[in-house]
Amino acid sequence: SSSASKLQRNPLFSSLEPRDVSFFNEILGGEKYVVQDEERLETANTDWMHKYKGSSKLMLLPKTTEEVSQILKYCDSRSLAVVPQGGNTGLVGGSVPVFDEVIINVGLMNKVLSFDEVSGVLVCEAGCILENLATFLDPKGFVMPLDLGAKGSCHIGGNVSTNAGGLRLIRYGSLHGTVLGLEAVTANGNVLDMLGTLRKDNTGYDLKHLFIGSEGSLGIVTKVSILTQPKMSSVNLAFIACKDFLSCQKLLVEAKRNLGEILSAFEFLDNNSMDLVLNHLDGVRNPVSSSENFYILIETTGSGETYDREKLEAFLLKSLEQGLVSDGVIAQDINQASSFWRIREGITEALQKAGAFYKYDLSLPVEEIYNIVNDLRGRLGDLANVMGYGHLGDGNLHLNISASEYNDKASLIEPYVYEWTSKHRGSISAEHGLGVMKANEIFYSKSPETGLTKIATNRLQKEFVEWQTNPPAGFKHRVSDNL
Ligand code: FAD
Ligand code: 2HG
Ligand code: ZN
Repeated sequence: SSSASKLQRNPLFSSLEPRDVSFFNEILGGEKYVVQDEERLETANTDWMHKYKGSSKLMLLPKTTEEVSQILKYCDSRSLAVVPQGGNTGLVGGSVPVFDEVIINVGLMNKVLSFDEVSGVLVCEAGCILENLATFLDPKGFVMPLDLGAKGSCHIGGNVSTNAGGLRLIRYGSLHGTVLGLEAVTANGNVLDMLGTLRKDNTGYDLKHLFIGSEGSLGIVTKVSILTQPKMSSVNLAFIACKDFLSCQKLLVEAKRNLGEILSAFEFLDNNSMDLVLNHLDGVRNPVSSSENFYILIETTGSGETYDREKLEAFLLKSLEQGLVSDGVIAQDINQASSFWRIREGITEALQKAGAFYKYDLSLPVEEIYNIVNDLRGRLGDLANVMGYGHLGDGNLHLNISASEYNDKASLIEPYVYEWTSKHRGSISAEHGLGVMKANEIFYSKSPETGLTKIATNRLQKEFVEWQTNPPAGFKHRVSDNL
């Protein structure tokens, strides 16, 4: 990709040799865990979007923290670059090698280690697939505090490393709140035991937070302790049409005020996104009778079966009367609810099918969110289809620009999108991370004084070394020396 081609392979890194492979075979217990098969490497080298591609010759599949530690210690001593990989669902090119880094995938570390039915604290290995954790919790009457369209493939370790947001953040907050502890292995093989299970622990610095959202740049997450939530008996979902963005914004304010204690999702998509899904995904239809400019999904989750539903119905009715909403339906059963979610969650897949796309994930003040979509439409005219959707309740816009093929449109989009975002004090990554796509753009969202503009990609060793030799003021003594 164009971003990757701007990067230079660090000449300080050595290249893989047969003796390295022999060593890994020895410590990991055979070829099953030391993957050199071309087809499997092709998959592991290619990202979900088929936009980023590395040329790694080796993928390692450790089974224990000790093995992760041995791998990293060895790679450190041999100056072999590595890239941690989870479910490889990342959308910024962070999960695949840029060059020939050794891929370390903890997918075989997929055991639940403990679950406390009183506190709801789940401790598991980092390679557990998010959906499998949800399935494990369901009969016990608990849910994961996060949910995203990639749940069938993404790992909890990947979720932590990207600080994934998703559809429930409005209700349960970010992983900085729900992750109670971590175990991680740093580039030199040190195992950091930060695997607390306590809700409250104010004994000095809370180091685990550095790992949440660090995209593998500081180490490999091997275990996660996370606070799960009681499963509620009553979940309702409304699919709503709004004529303009101001109405969506007002509806959000009203929903927080009137449904606050049961509100569990507030998502939006525009008409262009709806059309894309209708055109590219099978069996999808618009739940409301006529097409509108905007659609909102409001989900409530609570314990009062009749009460919650009546509350949502009354809210919808009032919003219709006030003219905030032009149409709306409440799902009658689980199947209908999943068909509503399919529209919102299917946009990413539909984009993939539609051809070329440019993907941005912005945090902006809600009042500003749709202005950038309109500005870009003006800028691009008929050249491309600009779509806005996302987690409106959290101020997170997924801005996607779809075109029939990749060509010189990019120059009309970047740096415009980043400058626009920076000017409005937004973030150029609300939840997907920087990856390789935005590694060199971090300065749009972080000021130089913090020294944090260096920690940008997941080239574990490279960034680790850069951070150590050029640490943020004050950090050197406190943190990086200890790491
Ligand atoms: P990967 O993609 O494998 O890796 C992501 C990054 O984390 C890489 O930098 C990698 O090096 C690092 N990493 C992975 N595992 C580890 C580990 N154990 N230790 C250290 N570093 C590691 N994201 C959201 O935030 N919200 C959404 O709603 C959302 N929806 C999505 C929907 C679809 C259909 C798709 C395809 C993606 C979506 N994503 C979303 C993006 C992606 O799923 C998340 O970023 C997810 O958290 C990545 O997890 P993963 O296991 O696939 O990690
Ligand atoms: C979502 O919320 C994901 O659907 C993916 O974060 C967003 O594809 C995207 O841009
Ligand atoms: Zn999202």
